[in-house]
Amino acid sequence: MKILFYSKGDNAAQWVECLARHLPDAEVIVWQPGMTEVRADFALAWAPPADFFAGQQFKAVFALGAGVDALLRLPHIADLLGATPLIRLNDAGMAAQMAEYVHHHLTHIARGFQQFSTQQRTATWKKRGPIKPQEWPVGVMGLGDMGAAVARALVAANFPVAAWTRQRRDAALHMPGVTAFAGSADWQSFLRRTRVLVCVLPLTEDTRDIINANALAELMPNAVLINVARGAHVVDNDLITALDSGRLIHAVLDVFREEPLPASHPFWAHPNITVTPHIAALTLVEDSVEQIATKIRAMTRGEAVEGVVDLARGY
Ligand code: OXD
Repeated sequence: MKILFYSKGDNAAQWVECLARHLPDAEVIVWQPGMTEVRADFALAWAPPADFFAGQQFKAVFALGAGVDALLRLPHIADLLGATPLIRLNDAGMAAQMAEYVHHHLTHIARGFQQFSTQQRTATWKKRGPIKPQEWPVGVMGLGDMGAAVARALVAANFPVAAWTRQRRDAALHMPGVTAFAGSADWQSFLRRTRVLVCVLPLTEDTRDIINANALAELMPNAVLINVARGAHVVDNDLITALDSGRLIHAVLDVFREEPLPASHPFWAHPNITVTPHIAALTLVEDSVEQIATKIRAMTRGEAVEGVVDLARGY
């Protein structure tokens, strides 16, 4: 079996070593530009160029991440894939990281840790009252593996949690402690009961720019935004206006329209924005390869696997 591998900006050697352990019969070829005649059975790829698909007839393409928007933006991707399934990672160790990231930042803001850092610089000893989770209703946008893990962690920490999904989902209706909202009919009521908006949605044409001035205006006073999905969910200028007007007290952003975030971007210097470099949930090589190897074996036996992307839906 031949596997063609490409992961933009990643250390291929680590993946190749791990694949050799999990799939000892496979020959793993690291793709290089101009390589068109490999004829591999499976592809493992993160942010590949369109040329990666030239001359190939893969049995499946595995995306090395949870979000597949970059892959789906490649010109003529539907033609390049043809009937080949595109399969994304399900969780693979990312959901726990995502939950930890969101819980950490929410606690940091709610308990005023930023203020304590400022106080330390002037040797100021000044306490704040205890945190009341009920004053921080959280609204999680998206309830896939990541969104569900975030919602569960915050329910366990006693925050009032609601989830909004584009379509009504059984998963949302049956999550203990989570109030389910769905579709455009529920959008406004979801926002109105939310103080901490957490975006974990896939990026599609329907969700691009969804966090705009109108949406931010509906949130509870002193609102917070935590975006761990994609930068293009947020309209940058609308966010800055909402922060400057005091509508929002803070935004925690892990993802940006352009990455790396350009040094001149106003987000870097904004006093009420926390920037992290797309690290909320990192792809874990061992967990990902183990999951992909299990799926390859299942597919080889003719079995169905989880995570097949619906190209029309975009996730
Ligand atoms: C992903 C990501 O989609 O890292 O997995 O953003």
